[in-house]
Amino acid sequence: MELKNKRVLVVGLGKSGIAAALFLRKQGARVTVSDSRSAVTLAKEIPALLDAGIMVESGGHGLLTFRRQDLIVISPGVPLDTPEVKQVIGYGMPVIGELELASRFLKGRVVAITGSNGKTTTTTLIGKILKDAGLPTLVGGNIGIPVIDLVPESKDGFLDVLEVSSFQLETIEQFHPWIALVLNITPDHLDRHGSFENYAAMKARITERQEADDFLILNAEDKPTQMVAAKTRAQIFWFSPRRPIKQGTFVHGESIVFVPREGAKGEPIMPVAEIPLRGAHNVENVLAAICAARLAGVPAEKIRASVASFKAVEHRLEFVRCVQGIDYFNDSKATNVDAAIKAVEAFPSGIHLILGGKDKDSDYTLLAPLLRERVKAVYTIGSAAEKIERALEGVVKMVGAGTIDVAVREATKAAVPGDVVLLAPACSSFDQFENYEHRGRTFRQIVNELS
Ligand code: UMA
Repeated sequence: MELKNKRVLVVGLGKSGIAAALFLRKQGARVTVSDSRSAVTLAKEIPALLDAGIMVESGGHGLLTFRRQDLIVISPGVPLDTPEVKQVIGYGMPVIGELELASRFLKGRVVAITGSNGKTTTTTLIGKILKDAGLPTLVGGNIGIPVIDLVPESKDGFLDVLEVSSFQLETIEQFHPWIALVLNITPDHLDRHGSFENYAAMKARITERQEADDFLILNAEDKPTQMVAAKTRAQIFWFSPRRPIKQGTFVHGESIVFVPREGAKGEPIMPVAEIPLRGAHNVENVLAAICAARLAGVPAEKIRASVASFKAVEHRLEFVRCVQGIDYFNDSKATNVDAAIKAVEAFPSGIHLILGGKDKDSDYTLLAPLLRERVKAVYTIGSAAEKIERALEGVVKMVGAGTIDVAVREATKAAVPGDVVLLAPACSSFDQFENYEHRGRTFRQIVNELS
């Protein structure tokens, strides 16, 4: 892709946008960035961009700025129906995302992981297994490292392990993973995608460019994920914690088994008991990661050692501390209802659950049966609090805590030894925090200060 002297507009000045703008500039493009935030808010970011010879438009998007371009690169958080973006798409102007831009320059083979939940854990685990096996591996994407930042390091023979979101998949064109994984598809980001069908269709795009010598790994227990099978030309591998699989990974008795092709003998990989992560959902993540690692050629014994020494990723059902017999867990990454359900399912009873944040048009009544069974009280925080309280009225004791520190304090007062205080908010964090990491760190700090 020739970028020299091309006029390129980057929309959004977050992690993706900054990385894309600097990359494009290095390629000799004439780069402008446009962000809806004010220059004052962007005071930290702007000087480095100006120094690099990049023009900056802040405090809103100007239609004229958008019209004067050869190419537009948008950040994942910028919806395609943003009026200026919509208009230029209407004029036939090329609009791609940072993932698409990066994938045109990556030299390694791509292993791409999507799904509503478990993406980061699975991406991190696959990265670890491949690196432990000595394969040259890079890890990035939605996990927090813009894919474009991997380009300078990505060489022939490398494996580029990428966590990809529905937002990023919305703007792909030629993105072509060698191994693609769809872990699960449950309602999330409905405020952005409009309907579950649209959201699921975005996830399915991960396989759009795959061919017969590529691999697609799918969850045999998740109906919407199964539908992706009909949309691929790749070889399909399944994973299941419940039933034998003809080609893929599954749990057989106490052991995880990999079947390389239909009719072949299953190859034992490791005992399920050696998985060092809590929760049934993590067994699925491990099955998916093992399948990808075997397809990438890592032998069983190396996979076993690597998985057994894996540590839970920060903010994903992360054990923080035990104070006077009460365990505190940080699952700030449970940013949707399904993720919160999976977090609650990881504990049999005695749960004090902190729920709330910014709503994403979610249906919180789905939590009701599990709350009745396992949760002692719910502590609501953030702008979704009222909606959650209405949805779960009469199901379980509700405490309107408002903020995370009040929630931790109230839960600590009510809990007895053996109980669990769990932050699994089922919402995004943007009403009270910069992002889910900030929310998780805040929770951890409050818990660490408990005496
Ligand atoms: N902005 C505009 N106009 C708009 C909307 C936003 O100018 O109409 C600006 C904002 O003012 C802000 C910038 O865009 O300055 C933010 O861009 P962004 O939201 O794309 O955020 P980045 O910092 O670039 O981070 C993105 C991903 N964010 C989202 O998808 C929302 C990060 O995923 C990702 O780690 C990063 O790129 C690197 O790839 C985060 C996320 O929440 C973790 N992802 C969602 C999820 O996991 O559920 C999809």
